[in-house]
Amino acid sequence: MTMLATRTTPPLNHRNPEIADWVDDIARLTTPDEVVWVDGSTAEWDRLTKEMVAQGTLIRLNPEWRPNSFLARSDPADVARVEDRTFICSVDPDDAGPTNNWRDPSIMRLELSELFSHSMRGRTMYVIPFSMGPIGGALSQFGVQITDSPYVVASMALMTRMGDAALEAITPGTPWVPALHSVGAPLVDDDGVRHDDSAWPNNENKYICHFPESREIWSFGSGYGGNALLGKKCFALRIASVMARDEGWMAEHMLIVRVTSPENRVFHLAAAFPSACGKTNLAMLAPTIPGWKVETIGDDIAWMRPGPDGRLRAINPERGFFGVAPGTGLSTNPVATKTIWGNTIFTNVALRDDGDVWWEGLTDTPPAHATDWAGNDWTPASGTRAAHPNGRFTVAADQCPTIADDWNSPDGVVIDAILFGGRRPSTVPLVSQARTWQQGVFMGATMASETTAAATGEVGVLRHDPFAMLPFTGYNMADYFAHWIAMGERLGENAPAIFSVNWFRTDADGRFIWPGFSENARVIEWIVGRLEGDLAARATPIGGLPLAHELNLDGLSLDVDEIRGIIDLDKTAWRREAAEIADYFGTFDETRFPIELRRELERLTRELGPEVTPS
Ligand code: SAT
Ligand code: MN
Repeated sequence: MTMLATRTTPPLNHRNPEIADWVDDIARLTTPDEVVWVDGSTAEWDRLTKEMVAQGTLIRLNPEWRPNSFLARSDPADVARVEDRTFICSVDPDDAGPTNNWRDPSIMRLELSELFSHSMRGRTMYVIPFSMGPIGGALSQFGVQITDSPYVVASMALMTRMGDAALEAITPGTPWVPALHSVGAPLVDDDGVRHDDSAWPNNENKYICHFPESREIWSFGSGYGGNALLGKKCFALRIASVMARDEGWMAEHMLIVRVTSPENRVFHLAAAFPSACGKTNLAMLAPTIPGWKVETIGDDIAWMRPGPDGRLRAINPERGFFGVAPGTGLSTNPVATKTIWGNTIFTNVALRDDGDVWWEGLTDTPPAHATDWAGNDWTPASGTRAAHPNGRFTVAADQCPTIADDWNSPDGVVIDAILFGGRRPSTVPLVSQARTWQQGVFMGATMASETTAAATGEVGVLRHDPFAMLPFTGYNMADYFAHWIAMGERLGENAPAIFSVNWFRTDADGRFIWPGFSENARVIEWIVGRLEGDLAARATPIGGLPLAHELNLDGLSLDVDEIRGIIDLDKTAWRREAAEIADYFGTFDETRFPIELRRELERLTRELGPEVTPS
């Protein structure tokens, strides 16, 4: 096995003793064989990936098809975020609120210290200094992740700005978030006996813990995605949402795109959708309608702050994409398929016999034979999925052919409109525009969506997922709603317009009515038409709806009645929805819940009027 050139002392530790002290403390607690400060170089990536190939964690893909790319197969028990094992450890349980799992911080700290005690025995402990957002940018934040997973190090190299450049920038006094991670599988047991490693070490006892007051993350037992790449959901959403509340900005589960109209007018949209509901597809949209251009800025997270001109500016704090592979193909997301040409880590997808990867939806014709995500022989006749539904690709954003030239700009882009969407087979129309910011916040707060494979648990169950932040808000959701209301007051007339969208309406046979994917450009065209003031909207209790003839359906062979059905207000369904929203609002503490949202609900109920029963 290749030996790592280790750097057991921080290269620049004289600059920030606070980091060095924390690393020493964690090394004493977790007792790894060695400590490696990650530098972020290509040589380091090469060493790490070679070592993981030798160890069996990674399979090198055929470089003819997929240069410098790898496949990882996780433990089948470690394939997604674990929401039931995710905790917000605020001093007061009410600060975590009714939508989070709460644990007492001092008790949790003790419990975690026991779990982490000797948890890295026999392993290497890596120290990853990283920046979320361009290093030194006004909207950026620093973190330092400690992990005993080289897979996490390689993934963080793609997903964040990490290594020496980040460490150098974290000068004494600069705030940084300590993010501790262990797969919880020591290689040496209490009797000093060394065991063989497994390809995907993890622990069935998983804890994803956040301490919002001290702004710390402790994650134990999982090596997968949002559980382990701590810059992503743990920092950039759960901890950052708390920072944002305290400092007057917003940390949101949103993609960011730049849209250019045929008249060369430029707009920036941010859009919140729950996990595995098409954010990456919308972020990389290849419009089917002539003259339109969409450029990618981010596909998962937006940090937004009012700029000096009073307008809301957004950055994508990440440096890469951790996208859902199944369903990503030439017809659904041609841009993503080009992005992952090489330098990509794939997880839990199928391996073709020629050494390339495959998953359901990549091509219309499956390979005649492959090895499935769990390592078993697979053929189209197997009757099982070749790739896990939450199989992923991890790739640097700058490989995306539609990435905006200035996606890296530390000042971000001015957001013109915010979109909210979920998987709703009924009720929510294709698109509607909020009359006011308050109605927009109501749209966000009342979002619901069918669950997906991005988290463990049942798939396809409709649940409330306000702002697509249900699993990601690091504090009381009612306070988060109030923060949205307050941000609108602060932005005043500079506030972006807000829209609700739903690509997922189905017919009686459960088939999607709207073609979605690239055709969503038609909805974007309508939204831009509204921003420019060119298009009218029908005022309804649920917001402004398109006039059927103003939605561009040229070249689509769709049943016009069906389309009318999904762009209209379904009053009966909405009366049910309003009653259900009233119940939902009742689950929040009345003293924290913003009055503006209650008023919006009253208004909706009043405008819908009572059900007229035929006499
Ligand atoms: O949280 S992950 O990064 O694993 C994926 C998601 O849920 O969006
Ligand atoms: Mn996400």
